Amino acid sequence: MESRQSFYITTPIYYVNDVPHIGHVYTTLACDVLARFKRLDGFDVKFLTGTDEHGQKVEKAARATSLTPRVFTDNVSQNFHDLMGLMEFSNDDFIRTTEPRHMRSCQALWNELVSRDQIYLGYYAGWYSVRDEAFWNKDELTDGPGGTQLAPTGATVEWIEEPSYFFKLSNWQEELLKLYDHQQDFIVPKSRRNEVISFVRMGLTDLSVSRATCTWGVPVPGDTDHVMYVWLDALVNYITAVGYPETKSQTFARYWPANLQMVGKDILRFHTVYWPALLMAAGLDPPKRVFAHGWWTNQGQKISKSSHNSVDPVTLVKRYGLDPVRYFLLRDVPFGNDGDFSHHAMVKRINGELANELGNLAQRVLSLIRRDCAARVPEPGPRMASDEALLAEAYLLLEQVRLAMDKQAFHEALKSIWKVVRSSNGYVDRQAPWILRQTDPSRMATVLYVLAETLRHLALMMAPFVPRSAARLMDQLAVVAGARTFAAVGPAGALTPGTPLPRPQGIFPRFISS
Ligand code: ME8
Repeated sequence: MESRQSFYITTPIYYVNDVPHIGHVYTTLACDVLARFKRLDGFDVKFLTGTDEHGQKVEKAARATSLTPRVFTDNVSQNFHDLMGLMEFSNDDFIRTTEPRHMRSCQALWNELVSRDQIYLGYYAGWYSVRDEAFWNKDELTDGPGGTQLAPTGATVEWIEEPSYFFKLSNWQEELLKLYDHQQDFIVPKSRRNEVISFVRMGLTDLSVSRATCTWGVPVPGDTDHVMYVWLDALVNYITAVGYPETKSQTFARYWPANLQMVGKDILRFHTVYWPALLMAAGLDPPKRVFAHGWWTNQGQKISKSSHNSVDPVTLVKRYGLDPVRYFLLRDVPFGNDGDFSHHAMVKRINGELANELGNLAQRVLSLIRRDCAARVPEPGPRMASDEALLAEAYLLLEQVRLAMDKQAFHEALKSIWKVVRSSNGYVDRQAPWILRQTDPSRMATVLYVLAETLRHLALMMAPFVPRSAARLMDQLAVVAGARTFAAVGPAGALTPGTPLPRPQGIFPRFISS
């Protein structure tokens, strides 16, 4: 019997109509960092991502090539899958909505909703945007060029009329408002919560959940004229991956409801209105939290496939290196806000913070240890107040980072870590171990030991953000594999004096533009 607490975290599943861009990387990165943090903190983590492969948008993209939707989705899904490797994402599962396990799960949920009288056959006449795969009300539209009508997202809409199954969403208004009230952190950040509450208070209409004019989807059980609306199909992925419809299984009981569903603010309504209503209607619990983060923009415009302003993650990683990109994306913009992408800002963070502050600190300390302590963890003598102060900062860091991570404030977590980086640099300058070498070698050993211990904590705290560099730093401090978790924070995992250390190597090189 697993005694660790579980933590289930999900990303949206991405449309396979085109290659992935930096926006997709951003959401998955945020989840990866949280998943890694929770694992190091002793949780039993399940981290899910994947691809959303049905619907008109994907069908249309496939048609534009000479490939069948099946072959087309296999190819594009593979791009997303490959990206997981490039970014070193630590997902435990990668779901594709074209998999049999998912088709089965969708149909089971549909049958459950039918048996609970939550679905009826009607007729849909209204506006639909293929790009958003969303239905829009007339009052949400604006005039576009050439007499077109535009959704708030800027996508053109078309008028559709067809028989459709409807989900009785209108019955769930009160329950949803109760949910937002009882689970105050169900929607984070607060501004998004307020937005959703106002939307639901205005009243809900029933939701069209099948399409009769699209064939690329999960067939509606018992009615071959319809496939399920792609958003219903997509949302169900989160429960498919934990074994739905086997709700009595150990896996389902262990991981559902999800602890955190991370999304971009563009898909807030689907995740905080339709999704919890569908779950409650099927007798299932809603997730514990949905966090809707902001957008990366390029010169003020949302980065997206359709805007042709993509920032390609593969090119970025080639140019700057993986860990610097991971660090920059979560450091530069307070998580939740929008941020404008800039190479200038990226270089400034890499050179100013990673290379000059953390990289330099590690290089200085490790080189001094190599030269002046025979390349072994130094033997510390009695500690002075300044030593205790720095160590206390390092030991307390986990508590601060944990608080920040529990509210998905990555930038705050990194700021706390950086406070200790700066304190350490100040400490080295004040203690001047290169002078102590002549005047007081035993004091020098204590200073370098305190610095090595602080670096160990910095490496542990940075591990979720920059796993490869943090591992290299721990290698250089000869931290054994079993001590690379948060259980080793504090004196319990202290470095053993006398342990031989390998030759120091730079961890964060400066970026020099060619
Ligand atoms: O909406 N900045 O898929 P999608 C930040 N299949 N994040 C961004 C971004 C940007 N400029 N652009 C995209 C779908 N994202 C559905 C989801 S879930 C059951 C179904 C990220 O390929 C962000 O997480 O359009 C956004 O919500 C998601 O990609 C949309 O990806």
